[in-house]
Amino acid sequence: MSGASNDEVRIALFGESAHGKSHYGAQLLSRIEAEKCELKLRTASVDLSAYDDVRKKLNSGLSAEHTPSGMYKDNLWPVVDGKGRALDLTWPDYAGEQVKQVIDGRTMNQEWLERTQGADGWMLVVRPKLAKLDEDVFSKPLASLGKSSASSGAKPKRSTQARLVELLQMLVHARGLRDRTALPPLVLLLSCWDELKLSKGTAPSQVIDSYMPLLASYVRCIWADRVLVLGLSALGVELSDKVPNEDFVDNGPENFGFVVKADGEEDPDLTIPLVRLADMSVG
Ligand SMILES: Nc1nc2c(ncn2[C@@H]2O[C@H](COP(=O)(O)OP(=O)(O)OP(=O)(O)O)[C@@H](O)[C@H]2O)c(=O)[nH]1
Ligand SMILES: [Mg+2]
Repeated sequence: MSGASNDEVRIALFGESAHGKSHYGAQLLSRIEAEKCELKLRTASVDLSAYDDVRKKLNSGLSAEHTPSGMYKDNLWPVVDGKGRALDLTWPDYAGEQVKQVIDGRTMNQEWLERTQGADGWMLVVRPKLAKLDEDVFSKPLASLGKSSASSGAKPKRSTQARLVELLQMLVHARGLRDRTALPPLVLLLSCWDELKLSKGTAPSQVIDSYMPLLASYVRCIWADRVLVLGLSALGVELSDKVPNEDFVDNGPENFGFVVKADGEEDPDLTIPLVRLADMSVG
């Protein structure tokens, strides 16, 4: 780990728009508050107002809105894990357009550079369903892609996985500008797992291999045993933004959602990705 004292874990969270960052943040906070997870708050005087808007919607059984563009906020959660280790988590929320700008513009402003360089662990949220629709050289022969873009006059689009590999390459480069030693550990979270309708026991590594093989081989090659691929269903079900889900209201949002561990087992503890990332970064 670089720089920070042993109980401070700054997480740099990356994910494009609509990949599920805010619903996960809101559900994480509800879990921590309800003490239905490994991480527990160390003090009562914590600002829990982050995700108020998302949590209000979820309490009414509705899906929340997209984060306003331009917004960036770091939330500070002082917690203790199951081994009694005190961790100060810094967990951000922001609009995914900011990551899109980094990828499309191939540049990082000073704030993003500092976050990338100063983080103890990186977390990348990817929604496989959005990636699966892409067509690129990994899913179609080059000749047929060339023909379709030539006939429509459009530039060939980069697939989601190609964009993500470019993003990771930029992050690795940014980190190397300051610190040439080990990269921070990486947790790759495959979000909205429930919408994939997979059979129980499917492992996250199988999903990334079939949906995003380029991304899978890149992260394994660069991070080796310092990358962990997990599945995430922050909500457990699909919610509408208009018709409330009464079951969700009656049982409470904190009782929905799960993480899919590396072996394919589901676990309702949504803090697992943070605990594992902290394990890998503080040892
Ligand atoms: N089915 C299902 N849908 C989900 C889940 N988590 C989030 N969603 C939906 O995915 C959409 C995007 O989620 P957000 O959390 O707003 O995504 P975001 O990454 O914060 O997007 P920006 O704020 O635009 O950066 C919303 O319509 C959510 O209802 C889940 O676990 N399951
Ligand atoms: Mg958001």
